[in-house]
Amino acid sequence: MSEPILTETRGAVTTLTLHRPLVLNSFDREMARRLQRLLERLAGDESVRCVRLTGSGRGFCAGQDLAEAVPSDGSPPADVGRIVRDSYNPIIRQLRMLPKPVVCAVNGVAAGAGANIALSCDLVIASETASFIQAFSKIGLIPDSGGTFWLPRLAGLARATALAFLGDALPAPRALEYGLIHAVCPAAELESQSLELAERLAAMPTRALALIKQALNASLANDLEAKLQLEEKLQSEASATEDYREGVAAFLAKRKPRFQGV
Ligand code: T3D
Repeated sequence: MSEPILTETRGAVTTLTLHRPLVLNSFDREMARRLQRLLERLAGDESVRCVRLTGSGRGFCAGQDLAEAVPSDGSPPADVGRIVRDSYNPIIRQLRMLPKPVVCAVNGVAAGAGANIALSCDLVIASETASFIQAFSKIGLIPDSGGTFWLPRLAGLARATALAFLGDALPAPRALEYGLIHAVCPAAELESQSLELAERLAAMPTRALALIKQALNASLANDLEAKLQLEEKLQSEASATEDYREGVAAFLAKRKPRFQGV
């Protein structure tokens, strides 16, 4: 069996490539398990300071492998709630809790859980030929993998409802206009631009970025008072890092900082 996720580390950036190109990198149980294990390992590896997620071939990810989900022998389909609990929810939690930035390079169609895994990454850069499809309603399901959380928050309720009800493809340039993603670039530049972005993030104060991520995660549910208190606490943690001392020292010495991620 070939490896469903390829890994490559270059400097402080690890790239994870979803690799089942014949089925547009849709997830079977093994691929989901493998991604969970890789994210768990990367969370604890201090030498990795940014993770980049992309797909092999012409697609980014077409969500759940539907051939696996619905048996061809006519027996009843699996309880999809369980698949979501075991495969996708852990991945979304891991992406949001990872104490380092995740850049998603969307190289082609991102459908179903594939779209919402992309939206759960910190910075999404997409090829101008990519598209995002909330494909769920077309097969009688609801958006999962955080879709009903991200869509109204990022795009507003009217657009979220249309995307989730109609399941139409949203081309990457419109996803950018909707505020769903960070950037769009020509297909031929996706690899270099997303790597450049990941390398830039990897050279930044990693612990501060992790604390920013924690604060932004909480902001999606907190009121102002709760936010002020959390910022106070996280700022204490940020100011105890070596990178904070280095950042201030470099500023005062009028030189470029050399952040170590500690
Ligand atoms: O059990 C559960 O369902 C759990 C729920 C989990 C959350 C979900 O993700 S539910 C949503 C599941 N995904 C979809 O419904 C998307 C299904 N795919 C599509 O609608 C289309 O493939 C795309 C719009 C994404 C792309 O269309 P197109 O025309 O560019 O490509 P294609 O020809 O449809 O696909 C290429 C091949 O990939 C094709 O195989 P073939 O004919 O060359 O042998 C196709 O069957 C295969 N493929 C694409 N998506 C999936 C898939 N095979 C299995 N599962 C897929 N999701």
